[in-house]
Amino acid sequence: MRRMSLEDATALAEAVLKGQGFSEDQTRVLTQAVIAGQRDECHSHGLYRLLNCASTLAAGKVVADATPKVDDQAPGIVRVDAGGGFSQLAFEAGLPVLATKAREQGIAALAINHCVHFSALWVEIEAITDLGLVGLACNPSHAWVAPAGGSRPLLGTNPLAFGWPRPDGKPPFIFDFATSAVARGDIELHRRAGKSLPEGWGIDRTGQPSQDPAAVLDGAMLTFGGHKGSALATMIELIAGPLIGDLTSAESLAHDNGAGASPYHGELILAMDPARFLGEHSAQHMAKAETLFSSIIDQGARLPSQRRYEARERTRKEGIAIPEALYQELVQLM
Ligand code: NDP
Ligand code: PYC
Repeated sequence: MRRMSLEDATALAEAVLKGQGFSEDQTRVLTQAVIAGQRDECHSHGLYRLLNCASTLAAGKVVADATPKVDDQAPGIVRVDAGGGFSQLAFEAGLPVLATKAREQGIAALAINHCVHFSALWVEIEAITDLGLVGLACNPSHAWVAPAGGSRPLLGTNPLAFGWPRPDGKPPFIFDFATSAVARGDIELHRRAGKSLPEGWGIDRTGQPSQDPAAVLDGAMLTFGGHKGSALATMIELIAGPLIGDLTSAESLAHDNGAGASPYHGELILAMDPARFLGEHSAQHMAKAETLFSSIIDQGARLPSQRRYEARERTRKEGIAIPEALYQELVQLM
């Protein structure tokens, strides 16, 4: 493993992205995203994703200097056209309008269109909870996942993330998961490390259960929770696809046309303002959330994101570690 400080990891990411030809703004937000992933030890969405940024650009499937366009579409809807760039800059452009609308209406939606997407959604959800708002985000990806009961890839790994702000400097309650049994990035990391997969993650080309990452990448991934994950993934195809006038995972994969690039589609983000919902009773009702969280922890369970927050504390002091082979690949891209 190669150890480095967060500052050195940031410099490495910037050098790779600039070296590949991304604009200053794109480099800034992409660096923030992969460093946040690495810092919180979400390895499938950390520095490793720079390889995808480079290969997606080399394949001509992302616009390196895209500038998002914000359209204040309706009292409760802001739309941002990412212009074929990665999603992060579009989210940054849309967030202030989304927050203002959520405070005015109680609830508002940000629809991002025409974006190339690879990020872990908790990064965006944390930006929303930092503003004291409740957030929900989802998006399609590429058609890599078989619907429950089926055997061929159709749905995306379609992540769903939710965040709830907490008082007194407590970190927000956030969960963020793929609706497949695991993110595809994790299967790729198993393949790179020569490790076999746990049961239940995927099937091979013939529809048979497989623990071989290469066979599953070539076959189909499975949903989490069987028909429940399958239904959630389908909902996400709908509300972050046709509802916002953008591509489904099957259409994103067709657009890819074998290039192996990051998915190209839209993203739907909702923000809700507890103060607008609850008025003067806000604090009283929000306190019930704290009781719920304490009751979960009192049983010996943990809140989602706790592992991430602990990793964040650790890596701030000790720095991060990535496989030497990945480090060498990244250096080649600078
Ligand atoms: P995980 O299964 O690793 O984690 C899912 C969530 O469950 C996390 O919030 C995690 O918190 C929480 N969690 C895990 N174990 C426990 C536990 N024992 N008790 C309570 N909570 C727990 O995530 P996935 O592999 O499904 O997804 C990984 C990432 O991939 C996500 O960030 C997602 O956004 C991203 N992704 C992005 C896609 C895209 O299109 N852009 C597509 C698919 C995935 P903690 O982190 O603290 O463990
Ligand atoms: O890990 O499934 C995944 C993924 C898809 C797009 C970005 N990450």
